[in-house]
Amino acid sequence: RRYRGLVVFFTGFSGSGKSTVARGLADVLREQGDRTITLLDGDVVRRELSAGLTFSKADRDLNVRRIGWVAAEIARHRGVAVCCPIAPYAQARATAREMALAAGAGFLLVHVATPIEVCEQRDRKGLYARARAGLLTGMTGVDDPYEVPTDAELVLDTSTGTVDEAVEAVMHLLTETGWV
Ligand code: GGZ
Repeated sequence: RRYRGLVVFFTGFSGSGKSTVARGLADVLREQGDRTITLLDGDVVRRELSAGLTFSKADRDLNVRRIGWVAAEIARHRGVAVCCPIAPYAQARATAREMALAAGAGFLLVHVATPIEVCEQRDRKGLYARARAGLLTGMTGVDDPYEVPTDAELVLDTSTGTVDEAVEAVMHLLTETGWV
């Protein structure tokens, strides 16, 4: 069987758990062993691919477009790309979807819809505290927009279950839709 390429695109707030779920998904897919899995992790992308970009709308859109393009190229060559930027703008997410489809690949949008209150409570990097204190402006969910997807293939919430359960839900979607 010759697989088509696939992009699994996670979107959600900082601290929503999207990187953790994406990493878990990549691990499970790798264990299956028959496809190459590329994780485009947010931190690494910001350091290696989008170094120098800010968190303005224009730079976020550019960042998401770059991720979408790389993911589509991976998928064009029948790989699986797993990406997990915040991607707060619907138009940029739609562009990522279009690029994947134009490459003959599949595209699944997974909204990690963990409530902002929970993300803020976790505050792993102290960014929410800094934003609330007025030391950081343009923090998504605090004083910067997040356009809730209306086209997600799956909606998850990591505050009501474990990471493993969230990974399970994505795997269920992939099985159900015939991707694995
Ligand atoms: C949102 C910010 C901001 C602002 C720095 N707003 O929890 P993190 O730290 O590791 O994930 C967040 C990451 C977001 O980068 P992305 O490339 O995913 O964003 S986008 O898709 O919008 O381009 C957070 C950190 O960077 N961070 N400042 N103002 N998140």
